Amino acid sequence: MPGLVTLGETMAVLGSPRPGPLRHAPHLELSIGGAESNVAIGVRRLGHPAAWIGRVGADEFGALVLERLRAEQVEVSGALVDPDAPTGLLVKEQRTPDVTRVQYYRTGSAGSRLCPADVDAAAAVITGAGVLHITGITPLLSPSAAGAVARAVELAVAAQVPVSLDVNHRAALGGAELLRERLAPLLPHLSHLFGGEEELLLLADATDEPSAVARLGGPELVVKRGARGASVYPADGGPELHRAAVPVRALDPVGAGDAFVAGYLTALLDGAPVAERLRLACLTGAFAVTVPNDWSGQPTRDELGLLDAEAGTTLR
Ligand code: ADP
Ligand code: KDG
Repeated sequence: MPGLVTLGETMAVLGSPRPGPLRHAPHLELSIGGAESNVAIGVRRLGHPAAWIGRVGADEFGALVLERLRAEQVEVSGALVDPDAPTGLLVKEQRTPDVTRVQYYRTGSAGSRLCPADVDAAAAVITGAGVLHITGITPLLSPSAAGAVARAVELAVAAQVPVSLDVNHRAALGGAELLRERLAPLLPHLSHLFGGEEELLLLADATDEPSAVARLGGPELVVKRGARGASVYPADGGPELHRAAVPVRALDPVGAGDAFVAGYLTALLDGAPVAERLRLACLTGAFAVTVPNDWSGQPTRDELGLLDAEAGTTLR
Protein backbone atom coordinates (compact mmCIF):
# COMPACT_ATOMS: atom_id res chain seq x y z
CA MET A 1 0.00 0.00 0.00
CA PRO A 2 1.70 3.27 -1.06
CA GLY A 3 2.05 5.66 1.85
CA LEU A 4 3.82 8.91 2.70
CA VAL A 5 7.52 9.59 2.32
CA THR A 6 9.21 12.66 3.69
CA LEU A 7 12.72 14.01 4.25
CA GLY A 8 14.25 16.55 6.58
CA GLU A 9 15.97 17.05 9.89
CA THR A 10 14.76 15.50 13.12
CA MET A 11 16.44 16.85 16.25
CA ALA A 12 16.64 16.03 19.91
CA VAL A 13 14.29 18.36 21.82
CA LEU A 14 14.93 19.60 25.35
CA GLY A 15 11.83 21.25 26.76
CA SER A 16 11.04 22.95 30.05
CA PRO A 17 7.94 21.36 31.54
CA ARG A 18 6.88 24.52 33.40
CA PRO A 19 6.56 28.21 32.40
CA GLY A 20 9.46 30.52 33.28
CA PRO A 21 12.95 31.50 32.11
CA LEU A 22 14.88 28.43 31.05
CA ARG A 23 17.82 29.20 33.35
CA HIS A 24 15.52 28.55 36.30
CA ALA A 25 14.16 25.26 35.01
CA PRO A 26 15.12 22.56 37.52
CA HIS A 27 15.11 19.94 34.78
CA LEU A 28 14.36 19.53 31.08
CA GLU A 29 12.39 16.82 29.33
CA LEU A 30 14.07 14.99 26.46
CA SER A 31 12.15 14.17 23.31
CA ILE A 32 12.56 14.47 19.54
CA GLY A 33 11.05 16.84 16.98
CA GLY A 34 11.13 17.61 13.30
CA ALA A 35 8.29 18.97 11.21
CA GLU A 36 8.62 16.23 8.60
CA SER A 37 8.93 13.30 10.98
CA ASN A 38 6.03 14.72 13.01
CA VAL A 39 3.91 14.40 9.87
CA ALA A 40 5.21 10.87 9.23
CA ILE A 41 4.27 9.83 12.78
CA GLY A 42 0.78 11.32 12.38
CA VAL A 43 0.13 9.53 9.08
CA ARG A 44 1.46 6.24 10.45
CA ARG A 45 -0.74 6.46 13.54
CA LEU A 46 -3.72 6.92 11.25
CA GLY A 47 -2.90 3.68 9.47
CA HIS A 48 -0.86 4.42 6.33
CA PRO A 49 2.79 3.48 5.82
CA ALA A 50 5.19 6.39 6.37
CA ALA A 51 8.92 6.67 5.70
CA TRP A 52 11.46 9.29 6.79
CA ILE A 53 14.75 10.11 5.05
CA GLY A 54 17.39 12.16 6.89
CA ARG A 55 20.72 12.14 8.70
CA VAL A 56 21.43 11.88 12.40
CA GLY A 57 24.77 11.95 14.19
CA ALA A 58 26.53 8.89 15.62
CA ASP A 59 25.49 9.93 19.13
CA GLU A 60 22.86 9.26 21.78
CA PHE A 61 20.51 11.92 20.34
CA GLY A 62 20.73 10.27 16.92
CA ALA A 63 20.01 6.88 18.46
CA LEU A 64 17.02 8.43 20.24
CA VAL A 65 15.63 9.88 16.99
CA LEU A 66 15.86 6.55 15.18
CA GLU A 67 14.55 4.58 18.16
CA ARG A 68 11.48 6.83 18.53
CA LEU A 69 10.70 6.76 14.81
CA ARG A 70 11.02 2.98 14.74
CA ALA A 71 8.80 2.73 17.81
CA GLU A 72 6.19 4.74 15.89
CA GLN A 73 6.60 2.28 12.99
CA VAL A 74 7.95 4.98 10.68
CA GLU A 75 10.23 3.33 8.11
CA VAL A 76 13.81 4.59 8.45
CA SER A 77 15.61 2.48 5.85
CA GLY A 78 16.52 5.75 4.08
CA ALA A 79 18.00 7.31 7.24
CA LEU A 80 21.77 7.66 7.58
CA VAL A 81 24.06 7.91 10.58
CA ASP A 82 26.71 10.57 9.87
CA PRO A 83 29.93 9.90 11.83
CA ASP A 84 31.25 13.44 11.25
CA ALA A 85 28.52 15.71 12.66
CA PRO A 86 26.24 15.78 15.71
CA THR A 87 22.48 15.38 15.78
CA GLY A 88 20.77 18.78 15.84
CA LEU A 89 19.23 20.05 19.05
CA LEU A 90 16.18 22.21 19.72
CA VAL A 91 15.61 23.80 23.12
CA LYS A 92 12.03 24.76 23.89
CA GLU A 93 11.40 27.28 26.63
CA GLN A 94 7.86 27.87 27.93
CA ARG A 95 8.65 31.50 28.77
CA THR A 96 5.05 32.28 29.83
CA PRO A 97 1.98 30.03 29.70
CA ASP A 98 1.23 31.60 26.29
CA VAL A 99 4.68 32.21 24.79
CA THR A 100 7.08 29.47 23.71
CA ARG A 101 10.66 30.35 22.72
CA VAL A 102 12.68 27.98 20.57
CA GLN A 103 16.48 27.96 20.30
CA TYR A 104 18.18 25.87 17.61
CA TYR A 105 21.59 24.24 17.88
CA ARG A 106 21.64 22.81 14.37
CA THR A 107 24.30 24.73 12.38
CA GLY A 108 26.60 22.09 10.86
CA SER A 109 24.41 19.30 12.23
CA ALA A 110 24.19 15.87 10.62
CA GLY A 111 20.66 16.68 9.45
CA SER A 112 21.84 19.77 7.60
CA ARG A 113 24.41 17.64 5.71
CA LEU A 114 21.65 15.74 3.86
CA CYS A 115 22.56 15.68 0.17
CA PRO A 116 21.19 14.51 -3.21
CA ALA A 117 23.19 11.25 -3.07
CA ASP A 118 21.34 10.34 0.17
CA VAL A 119 18.08 10.74 -1.69
CA ASP A 120 19.30 8.71 -4.67
CA ALA A 121 20.16 5.90 -2.26
CA ALA A 122 16.53 5.93 -1.09
CA ALA A 123 15.00 6.52 -4.54
CA ALA A 124 12.78 3.43 -4.45
CA VAL A 125 11.12 4.65 -1.25
CA ILE A 126 10.16 7.88 -3.03
CA THR A 127 9.07 6.47 -6.35
CA GLY A 128 6.91 3.84 -4.62
CA ALA A 129 5.13 6.34 -2.35
CA GLY A 130 1.56 7.67 -2.52
CA VAL A 131 2.72 11.19 -1.64
CA LEU A 132 6.05 12.96 -1.03
CA HIS A 133 5.86 15.57 1.72
CA ILE A 134 8.53 18.28 2.07
CA THR A 135 8.78 21.51 4.05
CA GLY A 136 10.41 24.91 3.67
CA ILE A 137 12.69 24.07 6.61
CA THR A 138 14.98 21.58 4.84
CA PRO A 139 15.97 23.77 1.84
CA LEU A 140 17.03 26.49 4.31
CA LEU A 141 19.34 24.19 6.28
CA SER A 142 22.14 24.20 3.68
CA PRO A 143 22.69 24.19 -0.09
CA SER A 144 23.19 20.40 -0.02
CA ALA A 145 19.92 19.90 1.88
CA ALA A 146 18.18 22.15 -0.67
CA GLY A 147 19.67 19.94 -3.39
CA ALA A 148 18.38 16.83 -1.61
CA VAL A 149 14.85 18.24 -1.58
CA ALA A 150 15.08 19.20 -5.26
CA ARG A 151 16.27 15.68 -6.10
CA ALA A 152 13.42 14.08 -4.12
CA VAL A 153 10.89 16.25 -5.96
CA GLU A 154 12.46 15.35 -9.31
CA LEU A 155 12.19 11.62 -8.54
CA ALA A 156 8.60 11.97 -7.31
CA VAL A 157 7.45 13.96 -10.32
CA ALA A 158 9.05 11.46 -12.73
CA ALA A 159 7.18 8.64 -10.96
CA GLN A 160 3.92 10.67 -10.86
CA VAL A 161 3.93 10.78 -7.07
CA PRO A 162 2.09 13.90 -5.82
CA VAL A 163 4.25 16.37 -3.91
CA SER A 164 3.07 18.34 -0.90
CA LEU A 165 4.95 21.25 0.70
CA ASP A 166 4.35 22.98 4.03
CA VAL A 167 6.05 26.40 4.02
CA ASN A 168 6.96 26.18 7.74
CA HIS A 169 9.04 29.36 7.62
CA ARG A 170 11.56 29.35 10.46
CA ALA A 171 12.96 32.89 10.55
CA ALA A 172 16.03 31.72 12.49
CA LEU A 173 17.09 29.75 9.40
CA GLY A 174 16.70 32.56 6.89
CA GLY A 175 14.63 35.54 5.80
CA ALA A 176 11.85 35.88 3.27
CA GLU A 177 14.23 36.36 0.36
CA LEU A 178 16.13 33.14 1.00
CA LEU A 179 12.81 31.33 1.50
CA ARG A 180 11.53 32.54 -1.86
CA GLU A 181 14.82 31.77 -3.59
CA ARG A 182 15.00 28.20 -2.27
CA LEU A 183 11.28 27.34 -2.67
CA ALA A 184 10.58 28.98 -6.05
CA PRO A 185 12.03 26.09 -8.11
CA LEU A 186 9.82 23.63 -6.21
CA LEU A 187 6.50 25.46 -6.58
CA PRO A 188 5.66 24.39 -10.16
CA HIS A 189 5.89 20.72 -9.12
CA LEU A 190 3.54 20.80 -6.14
CA SER A 191 0.12 19.23 -5.92
CA HIS A 192 -0.57 20.59 -2.40
CA LEU A 193 0.80 23.70 -0.71
CA PHE A 194 0.21 24.29 3.03
CA GLY A 195 1.02 27.41 4.98
CA GLY A 196 -0.06 29.90 7.57
CA GLU A 197 -1.58 33.17 6.37
CA GLU A 198 1.57 35.24 6.96
CA GLU A 199 4.08 32.80 5.54
CA LEU A 200 2.03 32.36 2.34
CA LEU A 201 2.11 36.14 1.89
CA LEU A 202 5.88 36.08 2.45
CA LEU A 203 6.34 33.29 -0.05
CA ALA A 204 4.17 34.97 -2.69
CA ASP A 205 5.60 38.41 -1.88
CA ALA A 206 1.98 39.58 -1.74
CA THR A 207 0.03 41.85 0.60
CA ASP A 208 -3.33 40.07 0.75
CA GLU A 209 -4.59 36.53 0.51
CA PRO A 210 -6.37 36.69 -2.88
CA SER A 211 -3.22 38.04 -4.54
CA ALA A 212 -1.12 35.38 -2.80
CA VAL A 213 -3.46 32.66 -4.03
CA ALA A 214 -3.23 34.04 -7.57
CA ARG A 215 0.56 34.24 -7.48
CA LEU A 216 1.05 30.80 -5.96
CA GLY A 217 -1.68 29.40 -8.20
CA GLY A 218 -1.42 25.84 -9.38
CA PRO A 219 -1.38 23.52 -6.40
CA GLU A 220 -4.26 22.96 -4.03
CA LEU A 221 -3.60 25.68 -1.46
CA VAL A 222 -4.39 24.97 2.18
CA VAL A 223 -4.29 27.92 4.58
CA LYS A 224 -3.82 27.12 8.28
CA ARG A 225 -5.38 29.71 10.57
CA GLY A 226 -4.58 28.43 14.07
CA ALA A 227 -7.54 28.57 16.45
CA ARG A 228 -9.62 30.04 13.60
CA GLY A 229 -9.50 26.83 11.56
CA ALA A 230 -8.39 26.47 7.95
CA SER A 231 -9.32 27.04 4.30
CA VAL A 232 -8.71 25.24 1.02
CA TYR A 233 -8.42 26.85 -2.40
CA PRO A 234 -8.82 23.88 -4.79
CA ALA A 235 -6.35 23.48 -7.64
CA ASP A 236 -9.11 23.47 -10.25
CA GLY A 237 -10.17 26.96 -9.22
CA GLY A 238 -13.39 25.57 -7.66
CA PRO A 239 -15.05 27.33 -4.70
CA GLU A 240 -12.92 27.75 -1.59
CA LEU A 241 -13.80 25.78 1.54
CA HIS A 242 -13.51 27.02 5.12
CA ARG A 243 -13.71 25.03 8.33
CA ALA A 244 -13.72 26.24 11.91
CA ALA A 245 -11.25 24.80 14.41
CA VAL A 246 -12.43 22.04 16.73
CA PRO A 247 -12.80 23.65 20.18
CA VAL A 248 -10.30 22.17 22.65
CA ARG A 249 -8.33 23.20 25.71
CA ALA A 250 -5.12 24.33 24.01
CA LEU A 251 -1.87 23.69 25.93
CA ASP A 252 0.82 24.01 23.26
CA PRO A 253 0.37 25.22 19.65
CA VAL A 254 3.72 23.85 18.44
CA GLY A 255 3.20 20.86 16.17
CA ALA A 256 -0.44 21.67 15.31
CA GLY A 257 0.46 22.43 11.71
CA ASP A 258 2.26 19.11 11.29
CA ALA A 259 -0.63 17.15 12.81
CA PHE A 260 -3.01 19.07 10.54
CA VAL A 261 -0.95 18.14 7.47
CA ALA A 262 -0.81 14.52 8.67
CA GLY A 263 -4.61 14.43 8.84
CA TYR A 264 -4.98 16.09 5.45
CA LEU A 265 -2.53 13.76 3.69
CA THR A 266 -3.97 10.69 5.41
CA ALA A 267 -7.39 11.55 3.96
CA LEU A 268 -5.70 12.10 0.59
CA LEU A 269 -4.15 8.61 0.83
CA ASP A 270 -7.61 7.30 1.81
CA GLY A 271 -8.88 8.71 -1.50
CA ALA A 272 -11.23 11.10 0.35
CA PRO A 273 -12.57 14.31 -1.23
CA VAL A 274 -11.32 17.76 -0.25
CA ALA A 275 -14.04 18.47 2.37
CA GLU A 276 -13.14 15.27 4.24
CA ARG A 277 -9.43 16.06 3.98
CA LEU A 278 -10.10 19.40 5.63
CA ARG A 279 -12.36 17.86 8.31
CA LEU A 280 -9.77 15.26 9.34
CA ALA A 281 -6.97 17.85 9.26
CA CYS A 282 -8.81 20.22 11.61
CA LEU A 283 -9.46 17.30 13.95
CA THR A 284 -5.85 16.07 14.05
CA GLY A 285 -4.56 19.66 14.35
CA ALA A 286 -6.80 20.13 17.40
CA PHE A 287 -5.48 16.92 19.00
CA ALA A 288 -1.92 18.24 18.76
CA VAL A 289 -2.57 21.42 20.75
CA THR A 290 -3.97 19.46 23.71
CA VAL A 291 -0.53 18.03 24.55
CA PRO A 292 2.70 19.94 25.44
CA ASN A 293 4.88 18.03 22.97
CA ASP A 294 5.34 18.55 19.22
CA TRP A 295 3.92 15.21 18.10
CA SER A 296 2.98 12.79 20.87
CA GLY A 297 -0.65 13.98 21.06
CA GLN A 298 -1.44 12.90 17.50
CA PRO A 299 -4.34 10.42 17.38
CA THR A 300 -4.81 6.89 16.10
CA ARG A 301 -7.96 6.23 14.04
CA ASP A 302 -9.87 4.77 16.96
CA GLU A 303 -9.13 7.86 19.07
CA LEU A 304 -10.63 10.35 16.61
CA GLY A 305 -13.93 10.60 18.53
CA LEU A 306 -12.22 11.50 21.84
CA LEU A 307 -12.54 15.27 21.36
CA ASP A 308 -16.34 14.89 21.48
CA ALA A 309 -16.19 13.55 25.03
CA GLU A 310 -17.25 15.83 27.89
CA ALA A 311 -14.62 17.21 30.27
CA GLY A 312 -14.05 14.74 33.11
CA THR A 313 -14.90 11.67 31.00
CA THR A 314 -13.23 8.45 32.12
CA LEU A 315 -13.20 5.62 29.62
CA ARG A 316 -13.15 2.13 31.16
P1 ADP B 1 1.18 25.92 12.38
O1 ADP B 1 1.56 25.04 13.54
O2 ADP B 1 1.73 25.45 11.08
O3 ADP B 1 1.41 27.38 12.66
P2 ADP B 1 -1.63 26.37 12.97
O4 ADP B 1 -1.24 26.93 14.29
O5 ADP B 1 -2.39 27.23 12.03
O6 ADP B 1 -0.40 25.74 12.19
O7 ADP B 1 -2.49 25.07 13.28
C1 ADP B 1 -2.84 24.16 12.27
C2 ADP B 1 -4.27 23.74 12.43
O8 ADP B 1 -4.46 23.10 13.70
C3 ADP B 1 -5.27 24.91 12.39
O9 ADP B 1 -5.61 25.22 11.04
C4 ADP B 1 -6.42 24.32 13.20
O10 ADP B 1 -7.23 23.49 12.39
C5 ADP B 1 -5.70 23.46 14.25
N1 ADP B 1 -5.49 24.27 15.47
C6 ADP B 1 -4.46 25.09 15.75
N2 ADP B 1 -4.62 25.72 16.94
C7 ADP B 1 -5.80 25.27 17.43
C8 ADP B 1 -6.55 25.54 18.63
N3 ADP B 1 -6.12 26.40 19.57
N4 ADP B 1 -7.72 24.88 18.80
C9 ADP B 1 -8.17 24.01 17.88
N5 ADP B 1 -7.52 23.72 16.73
C10 ADP B 1 -6.36 24.34 16.49
O1 KDG C 1 6.54 22.01 13.46
C1 KDG C 1 7.00 21.72 14.73
C2 KDG C 1 8.47 21.89 14.60
O2 KDG C 1 8.78 23.26 14.82
C3 KDG C 1 9.36 21.07 15.44
O3 KDG C 1 8.93 19.76 15.73
C4 KDG C 1 10.82 21.16 15.08
O4 KDG C 1 11.21 20.88 12.75
C5 KDG C 1 11.24 21.60 13.71
C6 KDG C 1 11.74 22.97 13.53
O5 KDG C 1 12.54 23.18 12.62
O6 KDG C 1 11.34 23.89 14.25
